[in-house]
Amino acid sequence: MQVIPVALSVAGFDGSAGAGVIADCRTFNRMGVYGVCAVTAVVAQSPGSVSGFEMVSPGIFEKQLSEIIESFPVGGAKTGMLGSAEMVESTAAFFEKYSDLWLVVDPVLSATAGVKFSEKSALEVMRRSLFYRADLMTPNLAEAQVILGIKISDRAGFCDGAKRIFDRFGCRCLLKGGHFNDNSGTAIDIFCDSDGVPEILEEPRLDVPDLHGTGCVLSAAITAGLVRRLTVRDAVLEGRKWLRQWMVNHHTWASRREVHALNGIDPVE
Ligand code: PXL
Repeated sequence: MQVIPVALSVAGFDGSAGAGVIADCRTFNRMGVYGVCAVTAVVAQSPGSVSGFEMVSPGIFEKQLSEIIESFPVGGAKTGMLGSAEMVESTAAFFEKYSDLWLVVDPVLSATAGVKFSEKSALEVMRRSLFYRADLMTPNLAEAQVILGIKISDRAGFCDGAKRIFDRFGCRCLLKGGHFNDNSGTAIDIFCDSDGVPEILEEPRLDVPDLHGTGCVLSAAITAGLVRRLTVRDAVLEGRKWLRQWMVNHHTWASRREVHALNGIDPVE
């Protein structure tokens, strides 16, 4: 029988399958890793719209984690939307206890559609008890600004961001530049490895409409690399390649009317 590595996603549930635990487990599975998850919150959303979310109760959240960790040889995990201070406390305590797991923290603060996912108090707990435990943090521009409490307005400031996170929290950082557009035609990410030296990773810019969950796919792809025993830097490089390919191949959906026409069904209005 084939043995495959296992990765865990601790994140929100997005029923439109663009982000959250569905996107994470799909990414793990496609990268040859068995994906399992613990859901923190249920989000009502479709591409481009979020109408609300509700947190999962702490009791059932902790039970999900216990079931998973007792039954699977989890090698590493990623966190995404955690939402409340209580959920962050509980997640941090779990990773404190299972300190041998690789941990990628994607500090999700809001949805691509703009809805705020995280209480202010949750960020305080992340700063205090989660970031320092991460092997890698993957903030985007907006998240890095909030986490550091600074405004980043030019390329020099952006290039400094990953190192600032490394200096403050002692964890490697991939600062994602998808939202940092200086009209150079390129998208830059900054990677700060454990030597504290920032590295600029630059690619031609890709703009794909109606896409959310790119941050989830990237952090999941990196986690998949880590449980497959890549170095953090190699996992980051492979994850970025994976995301780019995923964006290039991104599909769209036919309208209900087009599907009916394809199948010779008279649409019921
Ligand atoms: O992409 C951020 C994100 C993370 N997690 C969940 C989401 C979203 C964005 O919509 O729904 C569950």
